[in-house]
Amino acid sequence: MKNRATAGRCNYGETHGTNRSYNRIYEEYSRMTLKNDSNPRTFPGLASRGLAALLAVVFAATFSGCHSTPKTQPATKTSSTAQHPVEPIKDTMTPAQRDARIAWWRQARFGMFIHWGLYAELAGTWNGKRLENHPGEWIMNRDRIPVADYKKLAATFDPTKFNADQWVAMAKASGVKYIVITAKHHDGFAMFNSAANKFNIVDATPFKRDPLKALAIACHKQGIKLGFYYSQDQDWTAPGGAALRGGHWDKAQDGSFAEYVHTKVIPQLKELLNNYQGEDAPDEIWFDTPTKDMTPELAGEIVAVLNKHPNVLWNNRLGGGYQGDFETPEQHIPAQGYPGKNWETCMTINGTWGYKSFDTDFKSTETLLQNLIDIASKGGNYLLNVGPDATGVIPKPERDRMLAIGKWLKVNGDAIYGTQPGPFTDQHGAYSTTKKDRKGNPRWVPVWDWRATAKPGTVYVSIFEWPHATFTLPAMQAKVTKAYMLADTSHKALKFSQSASGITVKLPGKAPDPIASVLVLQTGS
Ligand code: FHN
Repeated sequence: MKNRATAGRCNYGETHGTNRSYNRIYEEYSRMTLKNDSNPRTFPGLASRGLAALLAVVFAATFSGCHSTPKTQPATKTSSTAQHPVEPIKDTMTPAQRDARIAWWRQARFGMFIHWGLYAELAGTWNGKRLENHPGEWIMNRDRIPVADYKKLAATFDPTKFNADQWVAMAKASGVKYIVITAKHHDGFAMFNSAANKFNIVDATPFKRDPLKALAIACHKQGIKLGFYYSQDQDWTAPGGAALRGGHWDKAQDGSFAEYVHTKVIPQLKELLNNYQGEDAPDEIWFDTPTKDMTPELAGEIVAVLNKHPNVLWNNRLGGGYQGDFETPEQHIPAQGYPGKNWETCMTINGTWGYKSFDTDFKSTETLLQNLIDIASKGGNYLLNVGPDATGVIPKPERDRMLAIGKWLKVNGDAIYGTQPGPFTDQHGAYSTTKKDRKGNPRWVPVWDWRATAKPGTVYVSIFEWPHATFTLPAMQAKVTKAYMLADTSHKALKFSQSASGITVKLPGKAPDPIASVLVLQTGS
């Protein structure tokens, strides 16, 4: 039995070090929509190492802020209790219409997140000091950079090596079916042409081009769906925009949140939703970090705008009690998925979303690929992040890992795309009878031997630990009619036996793939 705590980084709640406290922030958002989530999603390993208390202190310190009472707090309202002044379009649809609307996303299973903005220019260093323990895109907030100083970065932002066709070709070769890029992150800088606010890449930089337009064209050409991330709540350069982790630090940030929503958020969302229609974009809007400032009424005004684009999906982070189309666990994989829900784990390849020149702590291809397979086996999507630098280049270690996943998917994609969880319930692990998590609940102990996905008439078993002889699976109801390795293009039948206690397959002596070899079981039904 493989223990990934020793084989690589475990991503069941135990996330990359630099993002631990950010994960705690995200948990606050998760509670808005996932009231009954009993999955042990936080730091099981750390608790056992006696660090839970320390993290609690770090969390309390970062949340309470060192300068003033935070202006904003994470929202706590749940969707079931929230008033919905404007009904999302999907709630007016029949189940069949709703399924059709999100079908492409459910089929996709693998997407590429891109965090790219002015912060890439700082690459994690401000005034000669490295930003440790925080992701690069948070540098303005963590270093309390004055608004005027931060805005000056635009004057030298000139990503001359940006090539949308190359980015999308790389994404495609990596096997991703959709891209989500930061149109505006918490720093308030628009990476698109915006008439609504001049702090944007076309008006404020020597680059003068709209990379989102170029990406929309390239995605359209290459058959990749495109989503825009938009920080609707936090905005550290617009008066009135929210600032988590200590509130505002510059008078230039003071103002009315409602006015900010009316003068910047809604006009820019309209731009994002309308200006790329020729390229059939966007396919989704990815909101982030809602606070209690986003009242049901303000969120409702945003929903009214979204409703004019009924096919555009949006996630569960708008705020105001809105549930959105899909859940967004961050930096971890829920132990048993969220059965019956659409969900997507977003995750960094190293420890940062936005580029940091000195973060070289990249997860292994093995970990990333097994994460993808694990997520698919639980019915979710994997949105894996890359952070291009200020010249417009996606760092090579990130490209290499993405492409390695793509190489595997080229052979084994049938086991991922368009699949549902497999028929076996006990493949992912079990709750410990002796160990507790930090809340005192039984700790989830994952097992990394194999994962199963399924399509009608076929079960795919991705084997991580090659048994070198016979391989035994638990019992399943459907009758297996043929077994073969997906990597074997001749589909040569493997010997197997099936009984009430399980299925035993005689595997080839050598694993077709060093990370995950897919056994296909065809079934009568
Ligand atoms: O604060 C952001 C963070 O910078 C990053 O964008 C992630 C991606 O999901 N979302 C927020 C934290 O939850």
